[in-house]
Amino acid sequence: MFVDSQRLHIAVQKSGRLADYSRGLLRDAGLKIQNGKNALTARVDNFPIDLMFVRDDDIPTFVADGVCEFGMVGLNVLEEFALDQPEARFDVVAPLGFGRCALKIAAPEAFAYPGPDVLAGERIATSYPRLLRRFLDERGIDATVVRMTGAVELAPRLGIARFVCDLVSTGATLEANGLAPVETVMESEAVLVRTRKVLNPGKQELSENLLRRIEGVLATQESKYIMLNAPEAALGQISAILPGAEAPTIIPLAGTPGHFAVHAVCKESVFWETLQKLKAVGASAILVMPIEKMMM
Ligand code: PRT
Ligand code: ZN
Repeated sequence: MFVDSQRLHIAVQKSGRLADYSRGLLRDAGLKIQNGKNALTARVDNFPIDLMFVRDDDIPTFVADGVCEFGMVGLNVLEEFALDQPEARFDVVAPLGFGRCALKIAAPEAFAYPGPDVLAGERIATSYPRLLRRFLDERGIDATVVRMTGAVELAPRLGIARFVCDLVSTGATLEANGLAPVETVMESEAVLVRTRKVLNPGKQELSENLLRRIEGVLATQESKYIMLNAPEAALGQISAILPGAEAPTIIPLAGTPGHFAVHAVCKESVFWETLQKLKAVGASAILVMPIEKMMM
């Protein structure tokens, strides 16, 4: 693959569960991505950045080798790759909040599972042999890991293995195959990963700019802007209740001495319970608003 040394390259999944979220996040970060769903690459109009559309399994290699400076990939795929590498050649920069799932060992529903020791001497089918092997080794369990590239949940029915170890999100696939989860090997979500290869100064500056923007998008997803009115006596309690707020702005209300408007950015979820607590200590006219952009 020809790679232009002056441009930054981001590897994202071409199609699949992470593809739309990955592109969406980059768009939210202000990257104007040229269209063309079937292309292998897309140029970004407003930055010297190219996107590379690849299979998720190839993303760790591309980033480790420095072919792509950044990638967005499931932590499960990344760690499975890393366990086969003599040294880390990439860093996980940020969890991205999508593609959440867990790698779980599952047993036939009718099996009364007493604990992991029962796996000794058994066969377990998986597409994540290294992660499963690490889990078993950490517990001193000697089991046979049977590697499959897909349709792992069919293994017990086909007589290939008694147990499976596969990704689970809703659990519907396991259930449809008469299986039930018994152990969690790892929790996973999509992560932003960056090569350890040293970048030239231009690319380094661009990559820092890109990171700040992505962090800004991730921060705004949870954050809310809160405005409320309150008597002076309640200000201390209100500041303590506001979730993840730093130094709220407090402004006197014209015409009502002793009353103030409080404005704050809350960096954690704001629930109805939070609003009820604020009201209970004296707040009124409480407004919660989404934040469109944020740069700290
Ligand atoms: O073509 P390419 O190789 O790029 O894609 P792929 O088919 O290998 O991957 P894809 O798109 O299926 O998944 C990409 C990533 O999404 C995974 O590596 C995980 O990080 C994440 N992810 C999140 C999942 C799931 N949830 C998930 N449920 N990946 C797979 N599944 C499968 C699972 O293997 C099982 O077959 O969905 C089924 C279980 O789902 P539930 O909802 O029935 O529990
Ligand atoms: Zn894949």
